[in-house]
Order: sequence, then structure tokens, then C-alpha cells
Amino acid sequence: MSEAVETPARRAFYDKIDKQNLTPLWTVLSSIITPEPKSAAQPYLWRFDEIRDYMIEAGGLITAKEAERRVLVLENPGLRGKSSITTSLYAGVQLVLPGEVAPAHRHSQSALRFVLQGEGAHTTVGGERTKMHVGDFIITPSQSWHDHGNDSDKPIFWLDGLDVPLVSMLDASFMEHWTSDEQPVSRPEGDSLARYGANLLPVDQKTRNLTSPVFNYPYARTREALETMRRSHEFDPCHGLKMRYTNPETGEHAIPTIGAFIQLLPKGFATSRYRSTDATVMTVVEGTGRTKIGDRTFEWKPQDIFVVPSWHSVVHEADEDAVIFSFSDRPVQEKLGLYREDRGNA
Ligand code: 1HN
Repeated sequence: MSEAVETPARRAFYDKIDKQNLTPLWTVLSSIITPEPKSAAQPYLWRFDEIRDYMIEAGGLITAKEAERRVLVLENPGLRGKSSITTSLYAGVQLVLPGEVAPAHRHSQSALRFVLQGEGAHTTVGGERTKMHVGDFIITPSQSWHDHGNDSDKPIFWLDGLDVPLVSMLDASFMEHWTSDEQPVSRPEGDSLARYGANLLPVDQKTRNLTSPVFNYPYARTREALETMRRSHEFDPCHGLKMRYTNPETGEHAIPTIGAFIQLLPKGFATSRYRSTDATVMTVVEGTGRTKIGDRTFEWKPQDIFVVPSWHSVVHEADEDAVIFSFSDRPVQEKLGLYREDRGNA
């Protein structure tokens, strides 16, 4: 269907109604209802080596305390100025230097952290502290108090993923600061993993949290699971061996607005073409290879971060055994009946 031509009489009419904040649908219909997703977001890859250098430079310019969070936002080149890596999600790389504290606050936005480099710093979420190791997937539920600190002797870098653009779109943002830099620790380290992450649940607990009560999914366990499963050699043509992080109380995604995934691509594996409506942020944990997103190919190595916009075809090739962590707004799209995927025909 082509757009209606503009005659002088029509133009005059549009100008007249414009003053009353009215617009004719027939001039915009084809751009607001597209036959398939036409994202403003673009495929892109950030090299960790480059980000790291800039972050160290930022470390000399501002403290974690003054910045509140010393983060460089990964802005999609098609969404500059919007603090967005996809239409619905935010991503950034955060640095906490030895001895620093990123002060306690809470907000309605949900967050995930995926540790890229550094060992032994900690984050405290809802009164429980956890140590951070490379590859750990750590979550901060909506409205939970959280602060980070680094008592180690090395800088720590992690990838932050938040539902900031989604919450902004819904005009549902709330934020508060704690009265001091660090919240009190009220539960022993490892408490939530013991209670909820050992294939056990407290017998009389009736409540079901929207966000997983496990808040650190240690990489050591995740990696071991992948390594054991690969022995059966059942690789999905589009994903290799791909798992999703779950809320053990419900089996749903670990965060209600953000789905998170880990996948192993064995050495030499090339995936079949795949596309889906959930734009996805990916970071490489192990291995090297390349990913073709639409018609662009990006070479990657550990800690690099890349983004696949909605409905762009994806093909991965691993030169060595590779592990990729990813996140998207899939839970939202699934709940709303909007999620679609296309295996192999893209
Ligand atoms: C936030 O709270 C953190 O707690 C990181 O580390 C990045 C970006 C936007 C809004 C809140 C954090 C954030 C953020």
C-alpha cells in the first residue's frame, strides 16, 4: 500500500488540524505499522580492550562514589542519546577500583551484572553480600537495595544490563538513596544460593517472587553444567548448547523483564541462520570466532560485547570452544504474546 499523495487542499487541512494536536493517520500508518520489525538499532560490537583503556582513564577522572556508578554506557549507534543498547534495554561497563564503594541505592529498574574481569570484589543485594568472579551472573531485583565494593587489589569490570528504556517508556521509574554508603549485611554469604539454588525450596514458603531469589549464579557451576551436557553431543543447529537462567521458584526467567542465557559453541561449530524479535546483547566469556548479524560480520574475543537488533539474522562461527552470555527482553515479549523466531529461513 502506498502513501496517499499530498494535494494542496490536504496540506492545508493537515496544517489546520495540526494546531489542535491532531494528525491524519493515513500519512503515518505505513511507518508505524511495518510488515516486519524495522529497528532503529544497528548491529555493533565494542572491543573490551578499548573500553578497558577508556574506563581506566575515567578512573583517573572521577571516583565511583562521586559518579555513584562509574559506567560507560554502550549506546547503540542507531539510538545515540537514548542510553539504550536496544530499543528496550540499557547496557554499560562498570569499573570499581580497589578500595572503592559504589554507594547503596534502589530503583524500580531491574539489573543484571555479568563479571568481565577482576576477582573478589563484592556486591550487596537486599542485605546479602556476594563475591564476584569472572562469568558470574548476578541480579539486582527491582526495588532491592544494592551497593558494590572492591576490597581486592585489582580493578573489577562488569557488564550491566538494565530495563531502563522499558521502564522509561512505561513512566514507572522510582529511585532512592540509602542513608550511608553501604547497607547493613543481615544474612550470611551464600544464604540465598543455599536456600534456593540447591534444587531445594523452603517447605512452607508460599510466596513466589517475580525475580529469582538466587542472586548470584556462579560461573563455576554454569560452566560445569555446559561441560557435562556437551558430552551427549546434542547441539541445536541455531544455538549450539544454549541454556536460560531461571527463577527456581517458578521456572520462569530469572528477571521478569530480562531473559539471560549462556551458550557453548564447540570448536569449529557454525550455527544455522536464526532471527527473533528479541534484540539481544551478547558478551564472549571464552573463545574466539565471528558472528554475522544481517550483512555485517564481527570478529570477537573474550569480553567483547555485541548487539543483535530485533529480526536481524544471526550466524555464529567458533574457532575454539566458545561460551557466550546474552540477555534480551524475551520474557516481556513472551508474556505479551509478541515473541517470534525464525529458524533457518532468514
Ligand atoms: C545502577 O543502579 C547500576 O547499581 C549500574 O551498579 C548502572 C544504570 C542506570 C540506572 C541505574 C548499579 C545503572 C544503574
